[in-house]
Amino acid sequence: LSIFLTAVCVINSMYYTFYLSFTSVSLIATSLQIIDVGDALVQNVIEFKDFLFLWQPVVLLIVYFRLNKKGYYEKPEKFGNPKRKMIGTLIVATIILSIFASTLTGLEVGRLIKQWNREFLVAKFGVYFYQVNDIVRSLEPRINTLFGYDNAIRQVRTFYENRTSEQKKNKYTNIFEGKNIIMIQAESIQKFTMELDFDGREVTPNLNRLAKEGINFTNFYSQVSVGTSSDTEFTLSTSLLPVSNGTVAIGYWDREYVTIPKILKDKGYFTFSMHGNNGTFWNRIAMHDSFGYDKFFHKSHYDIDEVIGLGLSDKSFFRQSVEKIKDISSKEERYYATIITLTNHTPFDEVDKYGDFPVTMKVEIENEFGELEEIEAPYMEGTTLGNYFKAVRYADEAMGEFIDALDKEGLLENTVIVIYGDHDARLSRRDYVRFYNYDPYTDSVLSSSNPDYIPVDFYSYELNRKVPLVIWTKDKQFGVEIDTVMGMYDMLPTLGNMFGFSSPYALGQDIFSVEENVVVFPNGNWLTNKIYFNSQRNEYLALVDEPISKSYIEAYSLLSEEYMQVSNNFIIYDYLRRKKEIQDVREGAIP
Ligand code: GP9
Ligand code: MN
Repeated sequence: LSIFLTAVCVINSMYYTFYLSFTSVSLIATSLQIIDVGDALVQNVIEFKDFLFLWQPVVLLIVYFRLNKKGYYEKPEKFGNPKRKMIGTLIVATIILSIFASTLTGLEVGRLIKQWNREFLVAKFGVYFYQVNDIVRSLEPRINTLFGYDNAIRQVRTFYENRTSEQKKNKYTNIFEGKNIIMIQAESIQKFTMELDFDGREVTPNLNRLAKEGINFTNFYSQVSVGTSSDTEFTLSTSLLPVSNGTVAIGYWDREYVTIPKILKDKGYFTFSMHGNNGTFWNRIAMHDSFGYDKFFHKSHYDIDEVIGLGLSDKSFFRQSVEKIKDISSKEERYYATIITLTNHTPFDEVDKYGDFPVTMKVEIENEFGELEEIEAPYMEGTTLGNYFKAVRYADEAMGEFIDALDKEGLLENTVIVIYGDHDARLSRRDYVRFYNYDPYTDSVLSSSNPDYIPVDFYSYELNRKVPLVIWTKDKQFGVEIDTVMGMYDMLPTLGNMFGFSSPYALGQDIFSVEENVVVFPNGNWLTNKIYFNSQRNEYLALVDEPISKSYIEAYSLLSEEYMQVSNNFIIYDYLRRKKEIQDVREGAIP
């Protein structure tokens, strides 16, 4: 029992480092995915703190041997009546538990039932209680879909009935109607890399050029949970949030959703996706089919002639994809492509394959003759973050080559390119300390007591997780920057406005029409242009210099909760299919 409970602690401790959340039994199926990213786990996740929990079996053994020595196990009665001791323990435990239960507020009990505010639950109830609760919550909709079913469906229906679905027109409405769409899902690229250069060498020169010419969304966040890449694929396609227990890709891919590929298929588009990894990763073969893609090109459709990290290198992948797109373009009237890159994936350690990109810093120092001399300080060389910049640079180069190749083949004439990061690079906070606090003159990191020291706190880390989003066409120079906060779930309504489609179930907004937007994260935190609200700790960071009222916070907190509930119920209870079944019964299609 001790080994089992210690394992629960160690696994959760490691899991927290990676996801800032806690494990769930609903992830057992999902965890098979981790086998493929095993290296990344060992290198980035296992920390000293994870082993601290080993004190439990060690102490147990010491106690055992000491008691054994005293003859405890031969004559336990000598040490007091065992029965009375057990009853005494039970009574004390019950009293403590009752006192604890009586102090719980309605909000806390509510969180226990919903289970998404995991950090709060573990802090308040402890990891064992959390884990048992998780088992109950994960099994609930599966063992008995009737359990809570009526309420769930009613809640979703009422939410959508009360929503005004009328789309506002703006200057972007229908501007791209009928054009081809190439979506480039750029693995793990964070927005701040676009603003970065090393001695004048930009990390993402290609992306920067496209951003300058196109529409550059500078405050765009992915809303992933533990399903990372696959969560983005889901949220982008449906404008719903990832499910709070488990992943849609593994557990709920077969539910019915209104998705971008399905809508576009109805509008005469050929829809396809491409990825250089195994098709089974994140259950994509099944999931992309269920989302309505006509075809999914994966590892088996490519010649694996160059491998970096998890699979086919981005450069080779793009080269081969151009041929496939050319073929499709000659046969189909219009198409929607989702192209998922791979090379820029943690642990970013195949540095020699990324190409030459020094992440150094040049400074002038005075030599012994009193002359100024330029030196190149190593700065981020040899660090995980430094390697990440090299990988991003490679990914950017690959994208640049891809755009050029499409152009050469004449495939850009009637096509809109959308580039977005799928999620952040999942680097730890401490990886940034050197980046922000490097002293090139001494080749060392400033101490935290130095007045120039820049701390990497929770909020700066969270806000820095934003990812690029650029919409670009060859023929039109937009040169527009949009800094309204935007989430992955705003993609469907925003693209929908530009291409002339919509979904009645979208939770997000058309970013060109919205007055104030809110990005709800799957852990319950939310962000507007005014504040980042940390619902785990019930506190916030103000992003503007103006007073924030209590009612402002309450309103958005309520809305966030509603979004998460609607989304979860929609997914778990297969809302759309049920709705159709009920309609069919009413119309007599089903007796
Ligand atoms: C795997 C790739 C990575 O095929 O999409 O997935 P991630 O680990 O980022 O979720
Ligand atoms: Mn990813």
